Amino acid sequence: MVNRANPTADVARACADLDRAGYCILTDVLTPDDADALRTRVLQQAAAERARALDHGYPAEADGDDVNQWVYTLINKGAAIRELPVHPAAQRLATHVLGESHLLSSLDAHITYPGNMEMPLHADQWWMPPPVRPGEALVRQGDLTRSTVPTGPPEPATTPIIGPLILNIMWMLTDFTTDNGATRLVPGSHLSGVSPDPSTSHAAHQVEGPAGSIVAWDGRTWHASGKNTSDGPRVGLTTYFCGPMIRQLTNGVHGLRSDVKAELDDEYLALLGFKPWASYGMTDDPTCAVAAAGDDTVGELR
Ligand SMILES: O=C(O)CCC(=O)C(=O)O
Repeated sequence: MVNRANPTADVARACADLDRAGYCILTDVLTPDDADALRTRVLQQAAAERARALDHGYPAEADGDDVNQWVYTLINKGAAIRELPVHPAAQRLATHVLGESHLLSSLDAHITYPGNMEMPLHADQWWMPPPVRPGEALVRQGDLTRSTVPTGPPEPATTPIIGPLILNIMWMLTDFTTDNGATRLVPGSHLSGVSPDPSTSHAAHQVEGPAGSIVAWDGRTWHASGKNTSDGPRVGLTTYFCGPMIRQLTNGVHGLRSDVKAELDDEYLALLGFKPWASYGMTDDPTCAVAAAGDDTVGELR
């Protein structure tokens, strides 16, 4: 059994915990005032979306949970929120796990409310076909579904496994406690090469921390939100990163509002997927800083 990660304010120690335990807890990243302002913005947005029936629950992972709320595509929903993906701590962790080139895969809020359901444990990069030896039956990429992924125990694999393709960074905008549904993670499960069997229970570390902290996990680490038995919401905001050749969770190019795009520089647009990587993602020029939209490219000529 791998030891759990301990809270630290030292980014280098957090990176070491990501390698060893598959997750880290980084404290004192946001000031209390900044965490307050972000929480107020997220809760205001969440309430307004729910009041207009524009809200979303947890897809796939906790069918039937109509209590919790995920607020999607926060890139369009507040200037202060847009600072989080490029915060030096987030970029340091993302570069450590994914390398210099990486994309913002999504920017969402995960709000657990009292009376919710506990989410089942899962790994974020469940969709990665497992490596096989030559001649062994392989799983074709397009045939993978959540219910057909290989499952097993959280112990280190004895055969080669795939590296991390995702880094999920959850910003605690309220205190995270065992009572309010703090994220549960299984230490060391990132090295198992499998997903958890939903019919088996596993010991997990429910990560507590004060507002303004980060809990971040490798895409292979088993995790889930907890049950909220408190009397208030748990507000988490995720900056979810992926490798440059991976499909993003939120379509960063199509989903960006044009008024927000006008405020962002080329570097930020690259993080959202506008810049081709090794030609992938190009439209008319594989070497450009920002790929041209279809309407701005050459069409049928005669
Ligand atoms: O909200 C949480 O604590 C966990 C979220 C989660 O499981 C996910 O983002 O995949």
